[in-house]
Amino acid sequence: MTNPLFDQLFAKHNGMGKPFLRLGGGSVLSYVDFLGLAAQMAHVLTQSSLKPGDRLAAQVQKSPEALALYSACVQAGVVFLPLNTAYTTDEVSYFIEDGGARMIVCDMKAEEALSTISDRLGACLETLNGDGTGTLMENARMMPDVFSTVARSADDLAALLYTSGTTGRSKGAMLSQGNLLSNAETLAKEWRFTPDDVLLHALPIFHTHGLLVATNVTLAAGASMIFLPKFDVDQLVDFMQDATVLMGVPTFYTRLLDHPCFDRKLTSGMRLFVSGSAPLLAETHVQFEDRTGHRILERYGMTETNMNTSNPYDGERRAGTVGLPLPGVDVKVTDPDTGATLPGSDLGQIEVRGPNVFKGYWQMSEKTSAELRSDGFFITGDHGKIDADGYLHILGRNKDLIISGGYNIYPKEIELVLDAQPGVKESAVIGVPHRDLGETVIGVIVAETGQLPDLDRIMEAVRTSLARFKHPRKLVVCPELPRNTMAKVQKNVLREEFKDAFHTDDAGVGPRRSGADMETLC
Ligand code: MCA
Ligand code: AMP
Repeated sequence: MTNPLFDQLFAKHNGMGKPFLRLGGGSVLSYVDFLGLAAQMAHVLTQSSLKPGDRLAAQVQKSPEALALYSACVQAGVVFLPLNTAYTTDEVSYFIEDGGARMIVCDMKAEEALSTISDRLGACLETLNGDGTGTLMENARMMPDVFSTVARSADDLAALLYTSGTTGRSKGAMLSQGNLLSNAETLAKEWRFTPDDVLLHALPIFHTHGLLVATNVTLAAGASMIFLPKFDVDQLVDFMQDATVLMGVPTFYTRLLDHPCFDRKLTSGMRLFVSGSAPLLAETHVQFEDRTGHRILERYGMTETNMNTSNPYDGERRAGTVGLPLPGVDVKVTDPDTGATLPGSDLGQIEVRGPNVFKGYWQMSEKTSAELRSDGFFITGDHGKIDADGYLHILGRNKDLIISGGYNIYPKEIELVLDAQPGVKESAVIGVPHRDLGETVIGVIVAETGQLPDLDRIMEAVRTSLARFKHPRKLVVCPELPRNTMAKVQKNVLREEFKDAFHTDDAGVGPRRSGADMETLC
């Protein structure tokens, strides 16, 4: 075997005229055509002097071409570094520079902004727009549609996925071919995927969930996908009767439940609904079963580990739990101070080990050794317990993290921007319950003595530096932040104080407003 990930996920479907991607407007891309397109792109990469192990950073809209770029990287042995399309130039520049990208692929609209960094790094810059146009495809079209796959081993890197850090600096999780392949094969088997499955794909493809779970599992099984550009509840309802599986974040399921046409009849051809990336409320689980007769299968993973646990396909899918360890994955709950495994169902920190667990953080050996033990266990930062039947319950986190609509937001990153604004003495950013997104962001600001911070200007600064989904939906000015005897800010006190800020019925439209609510509490 020369390139395990390419051979097992992609090459084995070559010569198959069967559909891989079903696209809007009724068009279909077969496996063979997809692989031809990817091969053409792989030629562009090698002719641009990219070598095995070089990084390619892509901030591109979801499209069949964007997915073919991932396949091209695997085939050419290039490490794929996908980036959220919502990231600002500031954010993207950090990832590109830290990851030392040798090629940047972006939408034409971002070309000028990113040319500064590509010039500085000596990286190639290609464009790829959401409709498949751009320089990458212009060059690819002139290339042969067969490419001689570059040899790689299971230990070689396939992807570098950035995940934010509690100190504010994002870390690149190094994922090997073996990490991705083992997880895709395990999940395809556990979730009983067959070549007849049709996955309704409405997730973004720049994160683990949409790319390394949904797409890789489909590929591992030789199944096909209805490939939607983004989540749109009406489209999901329109296509549901043509599909067999849906994977989504909890917001997908709460929005489906709000749709008047979503019922038992519409879902009668579906065999599986998978939820992850954020906690699924037990209440949603129950309502979903009442409405459709299906029990959602919840699973648990991380950027660093892909998937660790899953509720069983055949056994009991237990609401409020993330299920049992996947085959080959060890899960334990330990004492955060001593690292000792806790007995019974005691609450502690969750650690995981297995072929899915990453190789470490890109050029951050200290962070790697702090979180990845020498015996292979990774300290997840999540807290929970394992019940008497072996089901894992996630009950908290020892990392300061907000999960909004399945996107992770690290408060520190926002606090750094708020603290730097004129008139701001300090700030604390918290997540509060939100009906649609699970959690949403509130920024609490303390003014410098005698000053009144200009909240509009502060939001302008936030807009320039941070992706829209990270923006506080409410800014509040307080006289001081609550602190404990060690002078540490008590975010739990703030969370309690603001817990109902978005809990009214009309709060569901909160994230669609373009600004933040401004409020002064003095
Ligand atoms: C969009 N907006 C958001 C979010 N998404 N704000 C907060 N949180 C969000 N998640 C903002 C937009 O900037 C816009 O702002 C307004 O909300 C509406 O934008 P729109 O594009 O219409 O968004 P949407 O359709 O409402 O999107 C919500 C969504 C989407 C469908 C929940 O965020 C989504 O697809 N989430 C999936 C994320 C994901 O794949 N996570 C997996 C990470 P305005 O209009 O005001 O400018 S991988 C992972 O977590 C691990 C490994 C795992 O276990 O899977
Ligand atoms: P990330 O790796 O940044 O995408 O986020 C991983 C984190 O998302 C985990 O450490 C958990 O805190 C959270 N997470 C993922 N899946 C679930 C789930 N099913 N239930 C609760 N939290 C989850």
